[in-house]
Parts: sequence; C-alpha cells; structure tokens
Amino acid sequence: MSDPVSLSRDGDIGIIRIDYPPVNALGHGVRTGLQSCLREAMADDSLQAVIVIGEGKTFPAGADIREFGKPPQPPSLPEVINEYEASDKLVVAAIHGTALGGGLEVALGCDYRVALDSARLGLPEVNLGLLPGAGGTQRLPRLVGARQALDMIVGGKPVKAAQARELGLVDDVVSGDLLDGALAFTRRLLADRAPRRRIREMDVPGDTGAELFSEFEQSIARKQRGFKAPFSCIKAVQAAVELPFDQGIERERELFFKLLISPESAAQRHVFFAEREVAKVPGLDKTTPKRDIQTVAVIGAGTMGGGIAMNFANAGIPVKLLEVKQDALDKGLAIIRRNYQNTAKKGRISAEQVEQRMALIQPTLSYDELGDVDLVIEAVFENMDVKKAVFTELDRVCKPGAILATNTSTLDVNRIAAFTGRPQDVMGMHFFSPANVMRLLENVRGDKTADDVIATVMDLSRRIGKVGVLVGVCHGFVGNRMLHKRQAEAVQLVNEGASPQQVDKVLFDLGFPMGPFAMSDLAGMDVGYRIREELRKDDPDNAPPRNWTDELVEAGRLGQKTRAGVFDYQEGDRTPIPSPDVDAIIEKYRRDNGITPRHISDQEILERCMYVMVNEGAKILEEGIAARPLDVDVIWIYGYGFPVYRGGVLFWADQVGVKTIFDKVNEIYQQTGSDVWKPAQLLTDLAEQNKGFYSK
Ligand code: T1G
Repeated sequence: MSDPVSLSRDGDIGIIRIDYPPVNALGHGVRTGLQSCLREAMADDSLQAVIVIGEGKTFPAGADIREFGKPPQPPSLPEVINEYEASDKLVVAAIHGTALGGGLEVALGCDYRVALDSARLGLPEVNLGLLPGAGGTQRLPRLVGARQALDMIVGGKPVKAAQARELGLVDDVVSGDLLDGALAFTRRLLADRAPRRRIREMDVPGDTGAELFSEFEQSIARKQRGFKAPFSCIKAVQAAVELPFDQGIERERELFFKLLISPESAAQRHVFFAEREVAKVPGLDKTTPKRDIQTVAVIGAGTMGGGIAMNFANAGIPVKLLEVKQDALDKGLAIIRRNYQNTAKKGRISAEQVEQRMALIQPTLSYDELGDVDLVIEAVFENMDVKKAVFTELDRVCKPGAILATNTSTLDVNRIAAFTGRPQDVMGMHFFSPANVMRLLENVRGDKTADDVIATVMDLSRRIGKVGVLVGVCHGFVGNRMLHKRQAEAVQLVNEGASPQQVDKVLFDLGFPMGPFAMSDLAGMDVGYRIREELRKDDPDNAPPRNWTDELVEAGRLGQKTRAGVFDYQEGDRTPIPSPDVDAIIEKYRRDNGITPRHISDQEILERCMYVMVNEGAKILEEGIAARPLDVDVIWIYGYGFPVYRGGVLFWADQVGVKTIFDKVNEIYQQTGSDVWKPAQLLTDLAEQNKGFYSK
C-alpha cells in the first residue's frame, strides 16, 4: 500500500494529498502522513503556503470509525490539527465531497477553506453517539457563532458549500477543477499578504448568553429522549463560550471520552456499520449479475400501493399503477398527489417536482399494458385467492425475465410463486406503512428465487432510498414474527393484572416511540384481528385463543381511526387516554376466564416483552430466516423504531447478557410449558458458552 499522504508542489505552493479510499478516513496512517508531510513542507523555505486536498471521492469524511475501541495510536488527531494551526506557513484546505467530522476539524485547523460547489461540510459525530473530539466544538462556534454551531453539531446534518460560504465556514466556493481553484485562491492570499487566521485566537461572535444553551436543550429534549450525545454536544459548545480555548479543549476531551465508552455510542457505531452490512448478502458478491430495472409496475392503488409507487417516482423511475376500477385508481392518484403537496408545503420539494413525480406515475386499468415492465410489485388485499388471481395474470402478460414481487406481510411467498410458471423470478418486497416514509424493506427470498433476482432487488432497495434486508419465508418473516410474540405477551400481561398503559410505559421508557397498545391503536386493532381470524379459519389448532382485544374490535373500538381502541383519543389528538370502558372489558375477560389479577412489576413486563423477542430472534437465526444478528437488529431499528442508542434487539440482548436472558426464558418455559418460551438452541448454546450474539 503506497503512502496514504504525499507532498508535491506547484511553484511555491506545497500540495498535501490524502489518498486513502474509500473516504480518506483519518486513520493512523493518514494522521502520521499528514504530520510528516506538513513538517517536510515547513522545512522547505521555497514553499510559501500549503494546500491540503483529498484524492478520490471526498476530503476526509472523519476519523476512522473502525479504530474506535482499539488502543489509540499517536499522533492523535488533535495533535495533528494543532500542528497545522501553529505552522509558520499559510495553510488552505481544498474541500470536495463530504468533509465530515474529523475531516472538517482538520479543515478548521487550516487558515482558510475553499470548497467545490458540490461539497458538503458537517460534524455528524452525534449520530455515532459522540461529539466532535478534535476541536470542532471549540473552533466551529468561533467561526460561525454559537447558535449555528449548535444546529450543526447537535443536528449532525451537513451544510452545502454555498451555505457554508454564507456562514463564513468556507472562504471561497469554486466550480470545475478544485485544485486549480484552490491554487488561484491561495496565490491571491499570498499576493494580498492575507493574514494568518488561527481560529483558536478568535472570540465567539454573536449571541453567547447562557439562555441560548438552556433554550436549545429544551428544544431537543423530547426528540432526543434517551440519547446522551446531543446534551454533551451542547455542554461542549457552551464551554467554547465560557472558557479560554485550551480549557475548552480539555472540556471537549472529557465529554468526548465519556461518550466514547458509553453503551449508547457502542450501539450507534454498531448500527452505522450494520445498516451497510445488510446490503452485503452472504453468498452473493459484487459479481452476481443484476437485471436492468428501467420501468416498474405496482398492482393496487390503495394505501400501500400508492406509497410504494411514490418510492419509484421519487427515484425518477417510471411506474405504472394498475387498479381494476377507475374510481379506485382516481382515489389512489389523488392521495399520492396530496402526499406530494403536503411535502411541498413543508418546503422539502418544489411544486415543479410534484408535477415531475406525478408524471412518472402512469395509471392503467389493463394488465395488457404491463408487457414491457422490468419489475412488478403486487400490493393487493391480504388474501391468498386474490394473490393467486393477480399472479396468474402477471405470469400471462409480463415479459420473460420480469421480476414479480409481492408486498405481502404474512402470506407464504413460496405458495404465491407457485401460482406462476417462473418461481425463480418471484420474491417478496415487504414495505412498511407508510411505504413512502418507512425506510425498512424486508426482501423475502422464496425457495426458488434466483440469485440475480435477489441481487437486483437488494440493489434496487438502495436506489429507492430503502434499507433492504434479505429474509426467508415464514409467517411474519422477521419483524412481524417477533412483533406478534411481543404483542401476545403484552396482552397476556394485561390478562394477568397489568394495565395497558403500564405495559406501554415500560416499553416507551426503554426507547420505543410508543408502546404495544398505542401501536395497535395507530395501525388499527382490526389489522391484528383479521390476521387472528384468518389463522383461526386456516389453522384452528395453532391459532391464538380469543381475548379481550377481539372484544374491543367487535365493539367497534378499532383504534385512533375510531378515536377509541385500547385507549380513547380526543379529536385531533393522538395522546392515548386510558379508558374505563376498556378496563371493564378486561375485568370481565379476567372473571370469565377465572383469572385473579395480580400486581406485575415493570421489570417483569420488560423481561417478558423483550426476552420473548430475543428468543424468537434466536429461532429466526437458527432457521436461517435471517442470516446474521445484524439483519434482525436493522429490521427492528428501521421497521419499528427500536432505539438506535440500544443497537437493536440482539445487540441490546448482548448488553443485558445472553445468559441472564436464557435463565429467565428457561424459567418461564418451565412454568408455562409454552413453546413460545422454549429456549432456542442458539440461545442455549450462547448461554452455555457465556457468549453473545456478536461475540467473535
Ligand atoms: N470510518 C471508517 N469507515 C468509513 C467511514 C469512517 N468515518 N465513513 C464511511 N466509511 C466506510 C463505510 O463503512 C463503507 O465501507 C465505505 O466507507 C463507503 O461508505 C474525532 C470522532 C462519508 C457520507 O460519521 O456518513 O470524525 O461498506 O457506504 O453512501 O471528531 O460513509 O465499503 O466496507 O456510507 O457514499 C465522523 C460517516 C466520524 C461520517 C459516504 N464521520 N460516513 O457515504 O458510502 S467520527 C462520519 C458517512 C469523527 C472526530 C470524530 C458516509 C459518507 P464498506 P458509504 P456513501
């Protein structure tokens, strides 16, 4: 491997190039090279200034996250940055791609910054449960003010070059060749005898009052519930206002290292890599061919079909939307347009983009118009007879090689594939509602699905902005299979004496956006009811027994949509309110079933709702329905809002201790004899070996 950092020159200007693909991360080799090249340039009297620039796709995109948790290797990034700032020659950072985290901090150690017009700059460490630990919390406020620095550091989102110019974060924006632009800029500085600009010597401009920080903290409290890093970021920026630079740096370092060893940051760094690893399907490598997807069709213009169609229009992919009746088609298109107009009202897209996207959605009533599409996604009623009719038609009209996908959330994809003469071209693409918002996409491989179909659909997931996870065929695949176990346990806990609001609070406090019962009310109590009734019809011996939630549905309490479900809801308000009517139905259910209610602790609720999911996740891995623990974790984070600072259900299980979980699962199994609680062999093995799901 050649040196990742090199020094060259153009006349009397030194050029320090960083070439460490894929993102010029500031690993040990890069830090060492930056330091040695700067020293070499400083020793060369014929050089008047130095430019630092990244090769490949970007200026350094941060510290090398893979180094965290390993023994630190000098020189540290702050040391290197301090040398740049203290150097006796003018230093200019030439920025393209994404100057993020430590990368932007290196640029802040330079006197001036030039950015390519397409560049983005940010300090996203908060997304990793960290804060900028190489001077960013002390230098950025001195350059752009405390308020703007708080927005960038706590929000974690990058700014575009033009906005960075307005903020004073960069001194020039160039187009075309970045190095040429940077050389011209640097020559102007030399000609103008421009002053050195060491940010450590500046004061923080603008508002620096203590109330700025307290108000900012209040403004994020609700959204950042359970996170630690955002609040530490605020403290670090406040230190920039209240302390001399070097003491502020010390404060930043102290706050940084507390976060670095926190379980929350370990979890968030795990998720960063996991959400990228899921796209790498074991057994399929980059050489697996992919089919060319130019046009798509969606069958069904209901809530799911309309949302699915929007994903493709958003990605610029023409999509035919088929319904069997004109009024259903018109209604579906009207809902899509309204969704886009709402997005435009929030300023996220322009009115012109609304029309562009609507133009990409081509309505049709005839299957015969699907002969040229490369992929079809069926999103019709969850009934096997309806699926059979649709896939029989698709098999008749679609061209050879077209991929036929089903959006089913529970039905058997292998049975659906068998309705066609091309099961190798059939797979599931399970979108989560609302399909144009939720990022998770469970891609379900049938027994006969071809590898190139899988590779194509996984790649397409990324193209439409989804986090695609490959799963196998079983009832509920991965997410809903685990969810159903949690929901059943939640109901059982209420049968035994807990209240719905107590159960919900325990899981809300763990970090879920809402508890099981509030979630049922949001989705609609009739959704679960229909699934249970289908099971009672299809497979009475294994179907769940009737329970009080069935009675709620039969009493018309369907959830938020009827302003009454497990909880009551005021008009226009989603806040769940405990309902005396529901309490009466639950009490009657207990009496009718001879149950004497008992006090149930929060800890018991947490263990029973979460451990049943861990055990089911272990069974899913054993059966090969999910390939790796990280697939299960990514599904729960992107499909159900599992708190990212806990890393996912199985990452969290490791932090609790698999042995602890196994002991409790086995204890409940011995008490109840319920198969749901029969410890998975994998869980048993890990407990015996005193290992976790992620143990190497
Ligand atoms: N360290 C190590 N590997 C990284 C990395 C990083 N900082 N960033 C990306 N990669 C890998 C990634 O795992 C993937 O690997 C490949 O690069 C392409 O990434 C002291 C403490 C830069 C916007 O948080 O946001 O600086 O899968 O698929 O979609 O204050 O990567 O190919 O093996 O995402 O084009 C702060 C994180 C670090 C930026 C590019 N920086 N990265 O997106 O490609 S902490 C970040 C990103 C820090 C200092 C603190 C994105 C990207 P593989 P990709 P992309």
